[in-house]
Amino acid sequence: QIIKRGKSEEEQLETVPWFPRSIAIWINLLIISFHMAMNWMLIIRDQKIPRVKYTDEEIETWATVFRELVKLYPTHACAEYNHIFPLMMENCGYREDNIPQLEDVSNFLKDCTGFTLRPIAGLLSSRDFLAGLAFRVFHSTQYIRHSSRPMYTPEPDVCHELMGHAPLFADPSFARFSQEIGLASLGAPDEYVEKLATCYWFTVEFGLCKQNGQKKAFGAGLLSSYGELQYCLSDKPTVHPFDPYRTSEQSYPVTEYQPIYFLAESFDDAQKKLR
Ligand code: HBI
Ligand code: FE
Repeated sequence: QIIKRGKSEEEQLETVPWFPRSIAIWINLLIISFHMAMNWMLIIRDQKIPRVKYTDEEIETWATVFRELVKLYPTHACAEYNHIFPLMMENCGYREDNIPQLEDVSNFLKDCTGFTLRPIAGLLSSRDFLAGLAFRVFHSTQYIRHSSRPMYTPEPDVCHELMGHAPLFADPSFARFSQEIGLASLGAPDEYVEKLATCYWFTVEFGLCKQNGQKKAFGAGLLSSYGELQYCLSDKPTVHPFDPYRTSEQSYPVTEYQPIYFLAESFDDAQKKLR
């Protein structure tokens, strides 16, 4: 700009009559957009989930879990899971010989439903954990169980998160249901958070759903456990219909197979009932 003191704005602009005002405005907008894009890029860059280089021993543990579970999915997992799982093999590096990176999985989920992963070092309180779901954020561990017991883990690990949880967050209906639990927890008193955590347990972790008159598994604790995935669809456990009033009161063991499961009609129906 050429600024001449003591002249009005119009007179100043007249000093460069060959330069149309509209072009000046467009150039300004371009410069501002460029700055905003650069700032945004810096923010995004800083928020990438660190990539982990897993050891051969860790990859071997993942391989054992992966190999066994994929055998059961076609017959035991719900249709939504079986639809999404091959897409994750194509897009996020789900393979027997590769532990997918949280960053890649998170980006894939973000494109599907807006869900993202956030790395976490261990268990969170129910309140914090559920609050994440309200914002379509799933807190996920990044470490893997010990190689001495590949088919068992007392706490969530990357096998549980990525084989059990992650695929269904790409399903719009399941994503809505999960967010619904999260939203209900915001600002709720402790005893309600406890009830919501129990509903979470019997759905997102250990839920069964009805599909074409058959029971299928959608809970992550089932989809990541070779033993319990077979057990839950056998005639050994008791199965009740999912009903938040009753389900939220049900006590449960945490270190053995569930004696009781709850059966949802669909994710949409479960969301409606929960609401
Ligand atoms: N924390 N990191 C982590 N991962 C979980 O799966 C998890 C949690 N805290 C609580 C929880 N799950 C649920 O069992 C409910 O209490 C919400
Ligand atoms: Fe879990």
